[in-house]
Amino acid sequence: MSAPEKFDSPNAVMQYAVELASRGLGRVEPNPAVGAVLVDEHLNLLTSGYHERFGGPHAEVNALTDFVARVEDASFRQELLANATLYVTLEPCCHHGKTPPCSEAVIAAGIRKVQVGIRDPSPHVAGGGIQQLQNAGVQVSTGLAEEQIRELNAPFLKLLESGLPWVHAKWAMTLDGKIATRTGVSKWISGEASRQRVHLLRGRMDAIIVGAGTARADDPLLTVRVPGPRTPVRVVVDSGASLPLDSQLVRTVDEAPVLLAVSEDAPAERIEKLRNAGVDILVAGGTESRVDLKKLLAELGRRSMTNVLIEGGGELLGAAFDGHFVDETHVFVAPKIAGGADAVTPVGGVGLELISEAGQLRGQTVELVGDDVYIHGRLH
Ligand code: AOF
Ligand code: ZN
Repeated sequence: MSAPEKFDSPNAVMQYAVELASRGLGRVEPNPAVGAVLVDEHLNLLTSGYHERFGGPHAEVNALTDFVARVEDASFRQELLANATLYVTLEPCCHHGKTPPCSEAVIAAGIRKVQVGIRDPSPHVAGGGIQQLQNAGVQVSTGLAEEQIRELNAPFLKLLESGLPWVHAKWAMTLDGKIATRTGVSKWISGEASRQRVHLLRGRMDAIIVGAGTARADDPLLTVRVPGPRTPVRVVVDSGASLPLDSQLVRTVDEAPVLLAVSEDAPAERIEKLRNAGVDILVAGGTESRVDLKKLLAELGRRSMTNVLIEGGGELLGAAFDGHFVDETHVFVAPKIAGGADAVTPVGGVGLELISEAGQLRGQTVELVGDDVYIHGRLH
């Protein structure tokens, strides 16, 4: 979308701020994606900005910096600012973090009206930004495009509210719902274009998680071959610490970190060897010598991971769905039929008793990627 010069309605201004905010996704986490648009009283665009990367200037500050650069005449600039309204998707911050408070920057700029999309629930803000603006006599209204803003920042909001990362699940299956043939062969079910897509997805993630069976059977690299904004940690759920020392994952620990989630019963000498090879070990024990997925996710959340991707196999995805941990799914369906009553399906685990218990995908999109059908949607 190229920058519009004028907007039809206040809602259209906020929609544009949301669009700008979305450009920061993948780069700003664990911060929220935020957009800011400054308009005059006729809704003409004066300037705009968004939070571009973690640690960098916030949306409001980027918008104001751009405005100062473009309107050199200071008195004209002050006049424009005094009659302008700042639309910002998130309540301006009021704390000194990696950057100074936006509330102070807005007040100092002489802006008199602010339209806020949603409140910032972060404990260091939580209404304080709006309060500061109001104390300085700035007129603040809230609540435009709230649903889109919450949708855009669902992973940020989830991490803040629950301490758990937003969990994406991805699999590629045949038309008859198999992720491998009866002999376990899975290369390749989806086509080249779909696999490229997966790399784009991986490049936005903080972690990629697979089960030990998949790690052994596929010997995957789990690195990002299409350079993205992030380098995800490669996580293996491996209760017995069975990951071979000569696996591709272990051999490439210098390219991207490898975290092994093990149970309390994992043999100490295996753990020691893997640790010496550079693998990070997390003991996240559950019942029956299994890894407790919730404990693992909580630890990833504690490390400020906002988006994680579970790539299989069927057992791990089954546990993830059984535990209701999955928030978003990415499914590639290839026009091939593998057959075989015992060939593995994507989601194992205990499963449901009734179809009526199944969560339905929201905001579902269906796209043809090469010869495959890519179905994407959210569960929460
Ligand atoms: C805003 N505008 O564009 C963003 C905000 O460490 P810092 O200084 O980057 O602050 C991060 C916090 O600021 C983050 O947790 C969230 O509460 C808020 N994000 N606030 O006014 C922005 N990205
Ligand atoms: Zn700020």
